[in-house]
Amino acid sequence: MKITPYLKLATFLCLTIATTCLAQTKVTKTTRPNVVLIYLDDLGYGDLSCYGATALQTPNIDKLANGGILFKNGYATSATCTPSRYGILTGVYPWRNKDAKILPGTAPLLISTEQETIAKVFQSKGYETAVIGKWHLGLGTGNVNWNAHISPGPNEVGFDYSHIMAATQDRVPTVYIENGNVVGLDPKDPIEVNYHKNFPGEPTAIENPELLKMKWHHGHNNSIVNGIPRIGFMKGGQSAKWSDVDMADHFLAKATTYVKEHKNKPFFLYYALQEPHVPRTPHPRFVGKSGMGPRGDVILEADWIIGQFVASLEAEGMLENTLIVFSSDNGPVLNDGYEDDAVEKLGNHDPKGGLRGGKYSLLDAGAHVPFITYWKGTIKPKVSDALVCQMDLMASLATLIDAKASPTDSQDILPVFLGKSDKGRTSLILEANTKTLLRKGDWLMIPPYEGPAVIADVQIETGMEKSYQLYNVKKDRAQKNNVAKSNPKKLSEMVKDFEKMRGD
Ligand code: NG6
Ligand code: CA
Repeated sequence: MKITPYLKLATFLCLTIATTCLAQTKVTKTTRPNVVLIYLDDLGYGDLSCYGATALQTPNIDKLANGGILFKNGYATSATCTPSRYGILTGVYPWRNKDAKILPGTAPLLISTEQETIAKVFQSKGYETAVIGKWHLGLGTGNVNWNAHISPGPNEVGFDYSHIMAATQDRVPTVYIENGNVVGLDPKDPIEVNYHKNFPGEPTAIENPELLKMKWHHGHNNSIVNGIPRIGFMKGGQSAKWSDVDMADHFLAKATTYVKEHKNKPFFLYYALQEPHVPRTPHPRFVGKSGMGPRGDVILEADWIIGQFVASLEAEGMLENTLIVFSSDNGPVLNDGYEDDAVEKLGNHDPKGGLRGGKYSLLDAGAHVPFITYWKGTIKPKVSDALVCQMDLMASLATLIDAKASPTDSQDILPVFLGKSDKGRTSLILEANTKTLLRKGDWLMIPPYEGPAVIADVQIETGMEKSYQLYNVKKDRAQKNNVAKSNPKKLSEMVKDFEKMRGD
């Protein structure tokens, strides 16, 4: 065929149009992906089969890990819930906020409505934002009236939609709150909550043990809801009370509906599951499935739930346009206040995955958690040794969607989260019960602290010692050898960096 100038022009135009279209698809794909943050509660580094568990099989989470990036050095900011959630949502070290401690259900909102949040960053680029699940960052300004609109809350710090439990599954009020309103509340049966004293005539775990279906071990002996003793006293709200065994399904239904309704709008969804925090209340279809008692059963439940959630993204054709981040708010605990066989039926499962300590601890299992990023077709599967913190998601995801985040402690390490680099953070301050330590490179330094070596009730080492501790966690994952004395040079370097970073 003879190539005429017309044909040349036509070919040129076709090619140009095709390239532009391709480029546009790429831009749309890389700048407007949905982002889902799946956040578990008290799941340990060793609780998943992709992180080496053999006694528990978690195929659905494994699928994310095997098809995405499994981080071996992924951290929450803290060894407990509220501070970690503060860190992940604000990009600010929780130890900078003196109120960032485990909060009662009546605590005021911990995040200032003026503060930057990850949700606001997404909003700034036209994303719809939602939180479904556990909140535990306080609500209102103190003295919440649970029978009126509750504000400020998640909706005032960047979430367009919220469907939450106020605090934890073991704390009152045991009701769901949607966009600031208690769901299913009968105005004739108003809710009252008090963390100091009971309401006259209301049963408590101490006075009415005959009403209990689950026994408390420490704490958790105030009001009884669904036969489960809780922290705090609550009166009224009968029609609004949640069903514990249906909680996982309940949040899943909300999350999948949200996905379906946002098929054509980019969204950021913070999906905060309650498992495996206490009280562990698997739906009957998971009871006995792990052979490890309720703690194992609810981990299997969470895995199934996540499988269903991911399947719903796939069914809507959204999996390739959704970045999924999976992690946990703090390390594991067995007996966290109820007699639920977590210790007795553990067998040889190690929720810490060979690390030392656990929830509440300065030792590595406190904040060193499972951390996975998954984006079908965009992230190439791998295992990464990079040091990453949940707090870094804010700055990194801002870059992903071409937004500006105001400077915080959050570091932009997007290439690491997308698997294009292994250069994570160089250092990170970690926190447990308002006490802090430094991880830098392969080293962990814990300054001297006064306090018990072990929290007796939960049988977890605190990591508090009267003198400095220094560990090389690459060579010594289990923190068996404190080399502070034998390596004074490294110790002094770490102490200097720590003091500088803390601003002490
Ligand atoms: C503790 C509770 C524990 C758990 C924890 C919060 C007692 C004795 N213990 O005070 O059961 O609720 O708070 O866990 O009450 S977290 O994962 O939300 O930080
Ligand atoms: Ca937690």
